[in-house]
Amino acid sequence: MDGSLQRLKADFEREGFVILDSGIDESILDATVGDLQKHFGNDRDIPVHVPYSDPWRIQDAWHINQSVLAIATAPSVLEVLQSLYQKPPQPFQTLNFYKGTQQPVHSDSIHFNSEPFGAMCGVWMALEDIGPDQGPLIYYPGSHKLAEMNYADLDLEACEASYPQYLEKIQGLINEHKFQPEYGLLKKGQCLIWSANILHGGAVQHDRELTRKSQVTHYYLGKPKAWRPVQSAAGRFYFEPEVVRDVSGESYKYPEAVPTVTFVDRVKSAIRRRVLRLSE
Ligand SMILES: O=C(O)CCC(=O)C(=O)O
Repeated sequence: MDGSLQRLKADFEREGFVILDSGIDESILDATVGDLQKHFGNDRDIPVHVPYSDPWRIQDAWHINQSVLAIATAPSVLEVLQSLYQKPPQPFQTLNFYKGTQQPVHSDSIHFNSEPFGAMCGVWMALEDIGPDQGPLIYYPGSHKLAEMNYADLDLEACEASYPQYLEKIQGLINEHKFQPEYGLLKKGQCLIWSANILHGGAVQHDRELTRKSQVTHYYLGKPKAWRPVQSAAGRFYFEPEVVRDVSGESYKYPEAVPTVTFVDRVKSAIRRRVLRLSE
């Protein structure tokens, strides 16, 4: 195996995340922001044909937007995921954000679990430069090594009403294990890949006037059995994820002018970031 890839995989396995330059054409990032702009805000044009939206979040905008689809299926990102997991990635949910989510710290496996455990990941794509006041992603390196924790493992009933207690218990684990937070201060076009079990959320947005434009895509790797812990009080609730695909009738043409950021370049950039972080 190539040495750079070996290091990237080692980083991912040790820390539970990696940060990379996605190599996605800036025109795609800008089109995503521009196209979705009208669907954000309190007087927004509420998007139809998406499963959920609120003023600052649109779920599965790939149904209505080719640039969201292009980010979720960017060959450069799929290639890295394939290399990290040695399994084909299947994007199954997108979330577009205009402001920070301030979402409490959780593991994605409490929302979308898999058999085998861990065959899921998230990719957080910066659609603009992200600073500390914009409510960046917060994550806890190393926390992905905690055991699989479903509601029953935490002595909780598997239902929505237990979620606040789940969050409290997660906070207790962070304190107990002394996990230290890091923040996704990414440059536009960089992405952070997180593994299913890493604890993460949205940091406080100190300045609510600012934007925090980003896209998260969730992927299953290979074809695991997907299940939802929150609906599993009477046994595991399995579901068929809806794989992100072109529903426009015309297949999406990724721009030919995509700058050729090679996989090795992206790995080098990830390693550089890690070295910088260690020397801080
Ligand atoms: O972007 C954020 O603030 C948090 C996103 C997140 O936690 C998720 O998509 O699972």
